[in-house]
Amino acid sequence: MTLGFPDGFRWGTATAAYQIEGSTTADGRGPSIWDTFTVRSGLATGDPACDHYRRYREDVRLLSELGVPYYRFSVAWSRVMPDGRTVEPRGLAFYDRLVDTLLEHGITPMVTLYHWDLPEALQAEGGWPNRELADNFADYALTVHKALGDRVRQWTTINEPFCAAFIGYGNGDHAPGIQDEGAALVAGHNLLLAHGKAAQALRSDGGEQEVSIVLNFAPVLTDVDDAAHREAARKFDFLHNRFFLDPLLGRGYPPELLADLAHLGTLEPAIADGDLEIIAQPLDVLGVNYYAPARAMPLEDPEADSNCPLPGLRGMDVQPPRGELTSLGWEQRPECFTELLLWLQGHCDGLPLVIAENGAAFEDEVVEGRVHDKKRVQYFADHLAAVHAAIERGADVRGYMAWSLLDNFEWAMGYTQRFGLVHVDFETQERVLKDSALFYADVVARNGL
Ligand code: IFM
Repeated sequence: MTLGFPDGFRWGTATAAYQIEGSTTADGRGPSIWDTFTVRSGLATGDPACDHYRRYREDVRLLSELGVPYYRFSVAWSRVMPDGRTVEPRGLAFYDRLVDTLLEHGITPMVTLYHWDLPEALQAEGGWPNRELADNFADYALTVHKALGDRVRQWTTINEPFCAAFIGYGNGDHAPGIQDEGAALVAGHNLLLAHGKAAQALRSDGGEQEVSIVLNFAPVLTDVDDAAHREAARKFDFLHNRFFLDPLLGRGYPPELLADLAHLGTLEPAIADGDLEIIAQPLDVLGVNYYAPARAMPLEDPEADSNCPLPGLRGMDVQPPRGELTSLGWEQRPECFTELLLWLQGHCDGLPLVIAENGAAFEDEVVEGRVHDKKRVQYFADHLAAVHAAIERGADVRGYMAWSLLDNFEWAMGYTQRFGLVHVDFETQERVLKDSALFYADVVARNGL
């Protein structure tokens, strides 16, 4: 049986600058918060990652061999503006060459302007809790658009503001490694403001672009159906899934969410007159990242230590995942993906959706030049079937970007987690197509499963 996808469905793969480029000091690039955070914390760094800055032609050739027609990549702000403000033409020229090379191979480029790698110079001015960064970001967006807007139609402002704000400034597991829950909420608001101003800047520059933002969602499950668990799930859901979404849709922050966070005393004072109008710029599509659900539960002692990583949510915890897990310990629940897409379809009043990331890390081995990554093939098959089921039931999903083209730098986990369709030997930089790459190429060629 073939599960066919709609005509014109956009099939792609996705990457992010800091995770693949390497060459972190080449051609005048300035340091980003990930350069400084990894060194300060004694973690693996983004150098050389996949050495993509120097090997991009080879990587585009791989894409073209796979026949995958869309490629989502991010631009490193600190390459284009090493101090966050002043243009470095050599950095911009790299993305110019990349776009031309993609187009020469018939691959449509999709640009993400911010995938977590803030110029360190702007962190020195306070980072995302400083609302002035929203204007810096809009200037940067306009600069990149002026350089690439004649060839790039699909623009994403920010990838996963949830992680940039709450993991970067809340629990501090990500750069810049700050643990300040109140500041994390303000960072989240300022990232939304930056999105809104950047969307205005992109549209002010003419041309016909599709503007989006990419959010990561975690459907919330509970093991027990009682009032306390339902309340824990509601709180988790509002902070994880609606903090960013509802203001983007023009509804402001949900009152329940503001009440849940009121004790921190930072979010409401950070919302200036007019901010919510700027944030609610029309979206052409919403980028959806889905990997796994979360399991919420109440804590009997609201002051007890919790594994819940979200700022401001005392009195609740997350339970260990169940069933089949990926190597990152993430639960595999394709059915939650279908439900999520159907929920989004209703909640966003029919806004078209594009899956901007979906994929899984497993331990892979190269054997006689092949990688038989059966588990990843199964993960993709199950999750693509889940997307198909959502489309059948009325969700307007326009595309799917597999995460990721290459094994790469998985943030605080360094090089221990492999998400690629293509295996990368980080010593030799040799690329080997995994079975999942061949599987995905076949799905793309058939426009179906
Ligand atoms: O690698 C990340 C990516 O940068 C953002 N979304 C989740 C992926 C897997 O953790």
